[in-house]
Amino acid sequence: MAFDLDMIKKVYDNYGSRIAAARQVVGKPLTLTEKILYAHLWDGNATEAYKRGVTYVDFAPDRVAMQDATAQMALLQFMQAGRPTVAVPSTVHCDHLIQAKIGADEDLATANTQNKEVYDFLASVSNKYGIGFWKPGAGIIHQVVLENYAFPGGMMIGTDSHTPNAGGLGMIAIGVGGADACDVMAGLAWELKFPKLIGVKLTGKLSGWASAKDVILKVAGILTVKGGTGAIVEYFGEGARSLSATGKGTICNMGAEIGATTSIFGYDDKIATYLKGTEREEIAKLADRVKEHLTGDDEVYANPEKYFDQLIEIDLSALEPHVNGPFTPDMAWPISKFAAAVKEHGWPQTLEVGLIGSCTNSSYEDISRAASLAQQAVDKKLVAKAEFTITPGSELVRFTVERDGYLDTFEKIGGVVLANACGPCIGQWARHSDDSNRKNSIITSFNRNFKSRNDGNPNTHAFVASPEIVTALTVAGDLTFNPLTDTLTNSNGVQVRLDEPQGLEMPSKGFAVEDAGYQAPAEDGSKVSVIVDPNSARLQLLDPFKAWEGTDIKGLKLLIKAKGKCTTDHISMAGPWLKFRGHLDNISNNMLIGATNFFNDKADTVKNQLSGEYGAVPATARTYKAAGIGSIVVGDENYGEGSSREHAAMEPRHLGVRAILVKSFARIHETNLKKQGMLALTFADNNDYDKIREDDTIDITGLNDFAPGKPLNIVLHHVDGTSDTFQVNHTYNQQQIDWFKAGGALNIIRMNQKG
Ligand code: MIC
Ligand code: SF4
Repeated sequence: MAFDLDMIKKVYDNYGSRIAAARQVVGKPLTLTEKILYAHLWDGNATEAYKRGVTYVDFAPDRVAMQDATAQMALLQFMQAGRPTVAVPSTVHCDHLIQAKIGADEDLATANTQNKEVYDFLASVSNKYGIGFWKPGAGIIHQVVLENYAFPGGMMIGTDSHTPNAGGLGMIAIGVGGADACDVMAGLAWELKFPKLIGVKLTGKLSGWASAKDVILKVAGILTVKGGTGAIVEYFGEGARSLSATGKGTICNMGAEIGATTSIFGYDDKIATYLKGTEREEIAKLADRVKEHLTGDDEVYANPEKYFDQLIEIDLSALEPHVNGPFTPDMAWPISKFAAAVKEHGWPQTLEVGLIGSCTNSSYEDISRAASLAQQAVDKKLVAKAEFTITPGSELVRFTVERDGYLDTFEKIGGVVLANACGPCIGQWARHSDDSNRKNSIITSFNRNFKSRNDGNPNTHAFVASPEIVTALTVAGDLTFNPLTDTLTNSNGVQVRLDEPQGLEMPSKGFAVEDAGYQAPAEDGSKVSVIVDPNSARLQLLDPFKAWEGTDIKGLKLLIKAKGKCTTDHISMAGPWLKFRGHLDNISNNMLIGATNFFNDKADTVKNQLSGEYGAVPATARTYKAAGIGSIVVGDENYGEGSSREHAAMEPRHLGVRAILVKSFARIHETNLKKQGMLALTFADNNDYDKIREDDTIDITGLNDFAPGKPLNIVLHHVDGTSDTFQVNHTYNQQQIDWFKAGGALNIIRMNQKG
């Protein structure tokens, strides 16, 4: 049995007393989010947590989950913590490194050969330190966690931004960088700024073409990619109770796209049904006993405006299917308005590829509903016009939907079933295209659609929708097709309409699987050795970063002033670079190559102030580093949006960048920077962004009095001899300042271990 019933029992045993203690201090009804957070305070003491919005609070998560692309760095760090085993139940999932090219079996075999060194490393580290290992092909981290580990009222951190998927089973699940995971596995507290609370009241019930995905597509449109920053989104109401557990998971998963810390649903019958269906009836029974703690108080839901910082209401009965994009997941279009938008903006109308599945949308319900459309296409003699791929989220789902005939149905309309892995979602896609300069459109049931993400091609316009809408549009091969109102011409020349999709929340014959792909760790790992070849191109043991020099930092060169959207995909691209995730020096060659230089509107072309020539960002940073000169990166709003990959923070650190100065940060990235001993600064006045010139030499002053809440100063020395000085803000608390001074959080763990 993979899940840990004793641990869950312990969590529930403490629930009553911890929540009662919290209630006494708060003196008001509690939301579900507050209950779970208070039940997981590190020292069990509630008082600290009430200074909401101002205080960082220490928590004790119940679990850690890591995916292969981020686990390498997390575990390279953990290996330095000096512990014999992990302090909390942890798992590693091999999902990101499998490239989609031909189909599941061939692609998996290729991945096993190409990534052997990395898989062997992850398997042996897991074996040694007591970490559960999910082999390549077992599935995508979030789906596997939902099926095996998520439990109502629990708290988990995961080294992937879509960790919140487990919120669908009522767990507070938060995406973090590897250094945070390393702390928790090392038995330390995990720190988080106590979040704001956004309530989403769902009324009515979904029908017809609308699905759970449309809830989050709509919420993304309302809140935008920044709107959830620093907040936990709590869904409630009769509409929430009517959604399947996996549908809830979809909503929480894509909540990462609004920058939310996480999203959550309360425990209900749908969650209990899913737990039973995935052989975890014992958990449902335990949860039933503490039911009142696994949902918000009645008073809260009766008067939500009094208890949430922000409230949104959505009537599921009136919800239209949405299509979001291109290039950003918050550009939300109800399907009835989408065709006009496509024409007005001149987006390529022909749909070239439709992709369903991924960690966001590959439940039994999703697959069965999409398959009902594929079957109609066959029955009504429609030929799918676009290419079609299906990525199952786990072997459990894949095996079951194959047994039930759905994969065959997809194949009948030309569908290609890919490995149970991230594949095209993260640019692990050898897309067959005749001309990569042609503007083209694709549509996916994934969650992110940043430029170049899926196929590395900036000309690809990627849109996001439910699996049902993706399937219908794939059949039509046309983005302007509205399946709710339009007809298609079949091979007999007859106009036909697709009926509403039909599906099942859970398989009527139950789930089945032959080999789920799990490998338990050794009882005693002390004799297991972990080998890293010093000549490896893919793995590199970490050298500690240098401590702060104890003075103001002067004479920094501007490396790049990034303009507009600068997500983690722009800072540390995935796709072909994923293979270097365990090798800091090699992966640093992708640093900021996707960011647009403010001064020339080009990507990866910045002025080298030493030579006066224009060159690639990583190479330019390396020249400054070799000359012993530090540098600084300037950015726009929501800098670091997207992934949890700490490489986006470690690469600049490694290449001599001392500070990242931006208008605003995305949460995970800001923490990652702090953890690695970088300065993460924001303009006190956003207009100061305009003062930064291409040839500037920059000082950061005030560091000797670096203190929580106290601004620092920036001095710009322009080449014409003039200068500008302005204040910059930061959100460092005392502990984080100590990380900065020590040169990174890991240096402190290492020091404590020696001391
Ligand atoms: C993503 O969806 O962007 C990823 C790839 O899963 C990332 C993790 C990574 O970069 O390895 C995420 O979401 O955190
Ligand atoms: Fe993998 Fe895509 Fe999910 Fe990230 S969002 S975990 S890349 S499937």
